[in-house]
Amino acid sequence: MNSKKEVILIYPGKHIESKPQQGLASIVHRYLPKHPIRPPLSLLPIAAYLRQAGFLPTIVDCRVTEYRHIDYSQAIFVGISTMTIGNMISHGLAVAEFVRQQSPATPIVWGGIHPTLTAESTIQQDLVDVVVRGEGEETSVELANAFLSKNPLHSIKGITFIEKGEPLHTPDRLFINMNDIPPIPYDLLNKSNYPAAQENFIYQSSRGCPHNCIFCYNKPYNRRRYRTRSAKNVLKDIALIQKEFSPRILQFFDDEFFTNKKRVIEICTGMIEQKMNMQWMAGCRLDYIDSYGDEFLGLIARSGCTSLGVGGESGSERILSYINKGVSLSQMKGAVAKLRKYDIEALLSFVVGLPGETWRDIKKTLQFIDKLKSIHPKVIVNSINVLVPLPGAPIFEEVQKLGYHPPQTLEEWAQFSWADKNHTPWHTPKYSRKLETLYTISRFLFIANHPLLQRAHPCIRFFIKQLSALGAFRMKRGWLFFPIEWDLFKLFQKVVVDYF
Ligand code: B12
Ligand code: SF4
Repeated sequence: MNSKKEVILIYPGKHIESKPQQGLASIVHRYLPKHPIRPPLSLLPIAAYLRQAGFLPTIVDCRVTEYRHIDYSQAIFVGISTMTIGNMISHGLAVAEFVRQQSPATPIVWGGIHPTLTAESTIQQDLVDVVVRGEGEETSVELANAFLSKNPLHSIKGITFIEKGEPLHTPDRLFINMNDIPPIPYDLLNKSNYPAAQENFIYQSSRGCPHNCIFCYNKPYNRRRYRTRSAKNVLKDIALIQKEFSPRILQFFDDEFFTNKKRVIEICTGMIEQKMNMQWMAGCRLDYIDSYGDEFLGLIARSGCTSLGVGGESGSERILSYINKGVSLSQMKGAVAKLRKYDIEALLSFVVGLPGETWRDIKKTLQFIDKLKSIHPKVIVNSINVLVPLPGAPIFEEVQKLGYHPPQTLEEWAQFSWADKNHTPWHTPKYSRKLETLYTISRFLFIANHPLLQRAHPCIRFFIKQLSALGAFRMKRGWLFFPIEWDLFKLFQKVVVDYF
């Protein structure tokens, strides 16, 4: 056997230091606070498995490390993680190209949500040697062993590669038992690169969700199977995070943290008994919250829960039923009232632009947001998103019959823009433009109140305050025509190079 041991795992993304060097953008950048870069969550458990199997994993987080300074020639393979949007694919391709030039013999393996859900097309790209579908922990170890001993890949479950010019998909792999994940090797990260981790730290305690909303990736990706780490292990993980990073807030980045209520009770009780003294936030469905009694809500509040991210989605019953949310307007109002009682913030997101939706539905949503805010002053709208159909979501197939033409190749997905393009061709351009304005205003209002911006230069804060007041007024009235100030803002935002 070969003595190579290293596996290099790449988290693509624009380097924080790649700020504009000249012009207006460079001046504005000087007065904006630094990006809150979060640790590369998708790669840490893979690194834990590799290390446990005797390999030497290295994590290259391109947002904080210069990938061109790394020697890839000694790696057993280079793994690249990517979601569908947010520039990860284009940056991933740039890294892969660099690796291929520097070390043509090093295999390049792609994993993550996007390669999993588009394995057939992703594998066609020359810079992709293997696609890992689904969870990457066990597969990465088996791949490292196979590459090292030059064994064929056919017996490795959950991968796609090219054989005789055609994609070959090996059978799906069973989900791992999350309790088998070894302690997360945070020592692989240079902590000074993640100063925001002391404020807010992200952590995943479960995977999957049993529900089936039509815009969500969960059904094909997690096959509606909910898997958890036990409360005992979660408490151990939190203790490790406290030791390593001492965050003020712990953010559970699960698909659905609350699906197993008994586990949540055990976690919260443990946090209180062990005097963890830390705020925490998570995602929860509004129908779940509405069904909870005082004892449970009191417990989560006492254990430090200060904010819950919830999908409000729409203020129109018709749309709620179309998207298969399984939550009613009265449940949402009931939930928000309960959160008020326990002083827990409700961080809501909505979605607009669905097929069959009319402006009447949007108005209902805007009025409903006002109603929720009148029930609970800590109702915060995270965003009113315009639907962007992504691979895997049940709606993805349906909207293609309505004129939606998604990218077909990895290179095309690399060019796919989240906000700049109209992704709702079933609506008129005028309607879609109003949706875009609605999204921009909602995001702006959210960011304007973000604590991070309180640290920006006073001139920037003044500008934000004026635009916020105008945006709030427009949104309240539903006046989304002639959004000249928002067009100017978007232009400005482009200059500042997608800071937000
Ligand atoms: C954490 C998270 C973020 C964080 C990422 C922080 C970080 N540094 O990790 C932040 C807040 C930045 C974020 C932003 C966005 N996110 Co996000 N996010 C998530 C979330 C909640 C968890 C993802 C995660 O890390 N899970 C834990 C890991 C362990 O699981 P995993 O990613 O599935 O990885 C496993 C496998 O995929 C595989 N794998 C992954 N990478 C690799 C690499 C190799 C080499 C191998 C072998 C295997 C492999 O193995 C891993 C372990 O089993 C998911 C929802 C969810 N619960 O999964 C949404 C989710 C991934 N995000 C999503 C979206 C849309 C976004 C944004 C575009 C939102 C926006 N409008 O801006 C941005 C884009 C970010 C960007 N990079 O540009 C969508 C992605 C949809 C899609 N088809 O890609 C999701 C699924 C939410 C949803 N329900 O729609 N997000
Ligand atoms: S949107 Fe939320 S509730 Fe719906 S399927 Fe996805 S994770 Fe589950």
